[in-house]
Amino acid sequence: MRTVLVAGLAVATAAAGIPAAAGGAKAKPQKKTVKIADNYYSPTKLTVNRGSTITWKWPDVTGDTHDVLLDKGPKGVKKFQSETAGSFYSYKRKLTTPGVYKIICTLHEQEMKMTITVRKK
Ligand SMILES: [Cu+2]
Repeated sequence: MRTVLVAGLAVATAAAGIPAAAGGAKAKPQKKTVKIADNYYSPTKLTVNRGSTITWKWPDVTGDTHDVLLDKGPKGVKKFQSETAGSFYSYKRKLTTPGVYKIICTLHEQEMKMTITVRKK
């Protein structure tokens, strides 16, 4: 995979892990879904462009209950927490501040966690 430069705009391929657009071009916000399962988030690591929207999606089958809590975020970001749910539920947040977001399920905080990194651009 390579980054193609078109008229000063870096057009990145869809592959993950490619650095944000260079030269002042703004990377487009993305939409990502995180699956909630017993007892883990999938994926557990996510890197997105600034302003991306993350949707956590609970399963459509009855299982254990889980939630989504921002345990530690970038400076100035207010903590957020979803409802506690077992199934047929989703929770969405737009992440506009660059940095590292540590997410935990308060019911399974030892094992159920994930990290989201929001790029500067
Ligand atoms: Cu949980």
